[in-house]
This record gives sequence, C-alpha cells and structure tokens, in this order.
Amino acid sequence: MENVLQVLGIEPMNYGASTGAQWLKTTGKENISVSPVDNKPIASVQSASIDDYKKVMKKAEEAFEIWREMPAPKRGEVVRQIGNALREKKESLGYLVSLEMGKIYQEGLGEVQEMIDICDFAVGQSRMLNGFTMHSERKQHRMYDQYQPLGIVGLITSFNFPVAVWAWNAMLAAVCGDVVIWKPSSKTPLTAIATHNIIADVLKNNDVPEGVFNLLVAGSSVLGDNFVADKRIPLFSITGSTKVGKRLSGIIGARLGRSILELGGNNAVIVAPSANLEMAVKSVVFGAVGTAGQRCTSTRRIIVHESVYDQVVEKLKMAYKSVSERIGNPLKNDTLVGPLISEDAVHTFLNAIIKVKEEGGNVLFGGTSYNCENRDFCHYVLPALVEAENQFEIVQEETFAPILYVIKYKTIEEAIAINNGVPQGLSSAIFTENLRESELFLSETGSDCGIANVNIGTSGAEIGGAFGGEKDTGGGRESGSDSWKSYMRRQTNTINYSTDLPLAQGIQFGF
Ligand code: UN1
Repeated sequence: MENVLQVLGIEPMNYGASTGAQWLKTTGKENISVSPVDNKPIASVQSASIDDYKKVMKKAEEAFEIWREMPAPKRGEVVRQIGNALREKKESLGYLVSLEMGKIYQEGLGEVQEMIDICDFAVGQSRMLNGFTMHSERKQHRMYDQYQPLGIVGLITSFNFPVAVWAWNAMLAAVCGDVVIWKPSSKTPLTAIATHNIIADVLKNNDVPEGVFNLLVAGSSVLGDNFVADKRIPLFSITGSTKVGKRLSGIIGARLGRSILELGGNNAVIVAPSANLEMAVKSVVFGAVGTAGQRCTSTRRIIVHESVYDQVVEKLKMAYKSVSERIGNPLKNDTLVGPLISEDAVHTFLNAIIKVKEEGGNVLFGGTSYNCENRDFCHYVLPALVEAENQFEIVQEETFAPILYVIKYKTIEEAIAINNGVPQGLSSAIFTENLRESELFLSETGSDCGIANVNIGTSGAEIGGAFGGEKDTGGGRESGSDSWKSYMRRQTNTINYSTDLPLAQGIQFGF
C-alpha cells in the first residue's frame, strides 16, 4: 500500500485544495480518510476553508479568460495527455479507488478505464463542437448556431464513483473551454487528490494556466449551499441522492443557474418467458451485488414472468449462495463483494430489510450483516434477495445497498407498468428473445427511463452514450453522445450581407 500511495503522491497529510498543479496551504479541518475495507486510516487531508475557496475562485475566473481562447483541438491535446497519464497510473489509482471506496479491484480498474475512455472521447469531441447552419427566409442572409465556452462548472461528486464522474464532466468541460471546480465526496478525498497529482505534470508541460482544473476538499458546512448559490458558476453537475439534488437544484434554479442532475435510480430488469435465463441471471447478479449495490445503476428490482419465476428464483438463490462465499476484502483477487461505504450504510440496509418484512416481503436469501462478530466495526453485508411487491414503500425507495426485490408479472404491459411504477427513472432492461416485447419496451409506451437496454443489464453503461435519467433521477445527461452541449453557451447568429434591411415575417416598417 505504501508504494501505491507513494506512486500517487499521497502523503500522511495532504492539502485539500488545488488549482491544477499547485496545492494551496489549506487551513480547514482535518479529514481523516478511513478505508471501509478494515476501518483503518489511509491518510489525512487538511480541508479547504472559505478563504481557500475565494482564492480558487479567483484563479478559476482568471483561467477561464485564457482557456476559452485556446483553440478547442489544443485543449483536446491536453486532455489526450491526461488520458495517457491515467493509463500509466491505472493500476495504482484503481487500487486506491478500491481501498478508499471499497469496490473490488476489478471495478476500481474499470473506473479508471472509464476515465481513460472519456478522455479519448473528449479528444475527438474537441474537433466536433459543431453547430448547424440554417437557411434564412431573407435574401442574402446567413444563419447558423454556434457553441461557445460557458464559464466555471461546479462539480459535486459522490463516493461511489469517486473519480470517473469527475472525468466525464471535467474532460468534456475542458474541451468545451470551461474551467472546473470539483468538490468530491468527503468520504473519498484521497482519490481526488491522487487524480490531481496524476494530471499535474501534463498541466505544467502544456502551460495550462492554474485555475482550469480546481479541487476543493471541504465539508458541506464550509462549502455547501453557498457553493451552489454562487452566481459566478453558471453550471453545476451534481451526483447524489434525490433529496440532496432537489435541495441544491432549488438553490441553483432560484438564481436561474443551470444544473445537470444525476440522482437516485431504482432500476429494474424484466425477465420475459423467452429470455436466455443464464444470461439474465448473470447480469442481474452483477447489477445487484456488484459495487455492493452502490451504483446509481444497480439493479434493485427483477420483474419475472410467472412461467419462469420459479426457475429464475432457484437460479438466483444458487448464484447468491456462491457469491456469498466471496464477500470480503475487495483488494483480494477472488472477492466479488466488498464492504459498504460506512456503518450507517449497513444500518440503512438492515432497516430496509426490517421494513420490507413488515410490509409483507419474503427474504429468500441474505439480508444480514456479514462476518462482523470479531470486528469492532461492521461494513460487510450478505446481499439480500427478497420477494416483494412493487407498491411497497421500501421498494419505491432507492436503498443504496445490495437488495434485490423479486416481483412476478403476467403480461408484458404489466411488466412495463411495474418497471415505470417508481419515482426514479434512471436505468432499465429487458431480457427477451421476442422482438415484439423488446420493441414495445423501447417504444413511447415502454420504459420511461434514461437508459433502456435489451439483453444486457442496468449497470455498467459505456461512456459513449448519454448517461442520466428521468423523473426523480433529475433529467441530467452527461458523458457521451451530445451531452457536451450542456457545457456550452449556445448562440444563434444571423448575418446580413445584402444592402437591404428586410424584416423577418415580412413586416413593413417604413419611415
Ligand atoms: C453511478 O453509479 O453514479 O453505468 C455511475 C454504470 C457506470 C456509471 C455509474 N458506468 O454503472
């Protein structure tokens, strides 16, 4: 571990504010980052104070003036080099993600790969920040729209993808000519600090001004509502719970700022009679217990046709049994399920199990804490498989833990109604070999989620697609497709190269 920390430039005590390559001598509270793996401290961070925020903000404002004028493909070149720097440190950063957040090492590596992928994507995008040209209704007039840099982007990320979500946002924002102020989860500050250490040389070597990539590790009491209320920040991208997102976006909306919201999910997989059950069960188990159920895309409900219900339940029970033998230290090669992020998260999991039983649910597997007897802390749980009904209050909620609710259906219309019958609308999937069913699921009367898949699960989206969801998920889209447009200021231009001044709509206004 020492070696990994050394490679990533993590000291026993680290400053919690950076303007790119330079660290500020922060003066805020000490934040000890404790690993959920064994409850041991990894290293400490001297958090940022309001004074540090002011300094960072000043740098960001100055840097935007310079950065926005750099040609977009040149900004892309910086991002290309960031991607390469991440490639070099993939194993170390993946390890630290695993250690600080608790996801298994394979997923830690996957998270860094997601950062690398979005770098590649953003490099290409830097040459494709294209607008449209339109034909004017007036003679010798030309119309087009264009995209300009927007300004400072505030970025609030969650513990569960401590670095990938930064990359999705920051790499696109950077090629778009914006500067970023990143406030990571205070549960995972070290991965953020390591990320800034990784990009520092690239920034220096390319004379990127300090203030383009900024980092502030700070508690919400120091940097919370005041951060999102700051009018100098035209756009916020926020990943977190629906409750937090509603509150913060309310503050941003009141000042007519923009926000990209990535909030809770309550994702379901429909298993139709014709489904390849092996594939369906495999993907549902990965979706439900992977990352210990702490992805916003985690599979939380499986909606199974009555004709295959017993078979699927049997297969799930067997799969859960074999997974349960591989719970433990996420850094060990054969582990499949690591710890939850905190003891609070374990309590939330256990309370959800109590609640679902009270509502009439039937626990088929797990639902208890795991291997906690001989420890003075308890971060591990036995993933739960629970027969339940969609309308149960607890099923309607997103519990950020490995609980899979099993629900039976009769008709495809009913299955789609169950899929959509929750407040959230992030990800969804159907396993079927029947074209009619899959097309119905993807139609205007089908899944109401931002992501709808056929014969693959709800989690593990590629970066090339737009990522986000509807309803209580917040409506934001980030990462691939044309999400970059959210990070830019759109402008429509009309140019008159005639010697006349015809008015639109043929209006006559002679004097
Ligand atoms: C999240 O959980 O906040 O689709 C993001 C996935 C990942 C990203 C999840 N690529 O599961």
